[in-house]
Amino acid sequence: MGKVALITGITGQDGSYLSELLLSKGYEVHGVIRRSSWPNTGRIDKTFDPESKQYIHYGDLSDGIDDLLYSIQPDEVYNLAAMSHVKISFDVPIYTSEINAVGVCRILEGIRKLGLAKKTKFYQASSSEMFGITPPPQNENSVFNPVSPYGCAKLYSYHLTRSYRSGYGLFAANGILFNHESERRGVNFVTRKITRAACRIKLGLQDTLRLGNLDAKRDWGHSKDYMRAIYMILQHETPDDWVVSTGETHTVREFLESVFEYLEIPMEKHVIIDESFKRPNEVPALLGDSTKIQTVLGWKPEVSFKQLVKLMIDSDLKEVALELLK
Ligand code: NDP
Ligand code: GDR
Repeated sequence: MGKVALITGITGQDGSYLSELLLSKGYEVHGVIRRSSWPNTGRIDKTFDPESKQYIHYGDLSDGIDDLLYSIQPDEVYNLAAMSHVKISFDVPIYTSEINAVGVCRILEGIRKLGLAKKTKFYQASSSEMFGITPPPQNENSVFNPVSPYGCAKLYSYHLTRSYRSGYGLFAANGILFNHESERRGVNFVTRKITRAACRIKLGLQDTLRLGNLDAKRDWGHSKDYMRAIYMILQHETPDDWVVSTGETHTVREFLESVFEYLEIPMEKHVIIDESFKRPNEVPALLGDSTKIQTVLGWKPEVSFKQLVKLMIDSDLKEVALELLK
């Protein structure tokens, strides 16, 4: 019989790619979606068909998912749900802690109390944001120095995951993922904000693009590659903590220049620096050293920075062209 997985955050960028990956491997996939006033299943709609083994259930990390854990008895839980926007975490720090920190405690406690500790493997979506102002390169042994409510809440969950592993013998693993993007990236993260706006400018639907700090450096990979990594993390014989990154870093300015260059539009005419997009604290430079996962699990990123930029632009050009037809 195939394995059963439960994904929180299945409607997000990563959750949708992970669901596709697990379905392709014969898994029965259960996803937690939260109630919203407008459909939020756009990224997973195409994986619903009469043959598909993808099932969705209402739930929220503020409420806990014990009933689902009990009825599904999953072999693997991937906890991808989060208030995932770093800048917005400064606006809603208590909610961010409630979901990204206490929410994770609810799931781990659920697994423990329901007696699933021997059966259910747990994956926690930890983040390079936990390194904060620690200078690059960052790996599993680097000091954590988070400077945002998001990063602080993720660090709590990272440690809690380790503590359930050592204390209760749970197969509980952390992936410390550096920034990863895709054609499905949320539109208010900087890469997608840039590719989408540049395509709209190219096709005459928009004139200006307002951005904050262009000097920050990020290690950007593709979400599909990173979902392959987290699957491998849960298949390894022992639970552990793993940095997942490309080992290449670029400034936001470089990403911006690559996009405008590809589309052959002058950047100076359209880009405005807007202080309101800057953060109270910035993480200046991220560059991951993923030697461990590359040597122990044999994982490697396949999509380069240049390919990522191209994939995102080509997809946005199509999407914006459809907007023009409306
Ligand atoms: P997204 O923002 O695209 O997806 C977040 C998901 O969490 C969505 O499905 C969202 O639902 C869901 N969610 C939010 N709040 C709740 C809640 N209270 N209860 C239940 N579900 C909720 O993020 P990504 O896919 O990019 O990231 C996935 C995970 O990985 C997150 O935990 C993120 O913090 C972490 N991460 C991401 C990195 C990246 O670069 N992408 C890097 C490192 C870590 P809805 O669709 O309804 O909003
Ligand atoms: P980040 O991603 O904060 O690294 O978190 P984001 O794309 O939001 O910002 C990257 C860098 O770009 C700068 N920036 C802007 N950012 C946004 N969103 N909007 C702007 O207009 C803008 N202008 C400049 C930011 O200051 C920052 O330096 C992402 C999320 O996916 C987290 O969930 C994840 O944990 C980390 O990556 C790793």
